[in-house]
Amino acid sequence: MDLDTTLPVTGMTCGGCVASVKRVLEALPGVRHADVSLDAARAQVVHDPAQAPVAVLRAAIEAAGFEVPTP
Ligand code: 9UX
Repeated sequence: MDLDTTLPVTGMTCGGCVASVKRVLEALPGVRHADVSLDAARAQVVHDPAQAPVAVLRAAIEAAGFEVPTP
C-alpha cells in the first residue's frame, strides 16, 4: 500500500534545487512519484513505506543538502 506523504523542505532557492530534490527522491526504491514545490517549501511523495520509509525520504533530502524541519 502506497502512502502520500508531505514533508517540509527548506533550503531550496531555485528551480535547480527543486529538480535536485525531485531527482533524489524519485531515485529511491519504493518512491513512485515526487512533486516538489519551491513556493510551498515542501515535497509530496507517493511511496511504499516498506521500501522507502519516511526516515529514508528525509535522509535523502538532507544528503542532497536541504533540510527537513521537524514539524
Ligand atoms: Mo542553483 Mo538551487 O546552484 O541550489 S540549484 S541555487
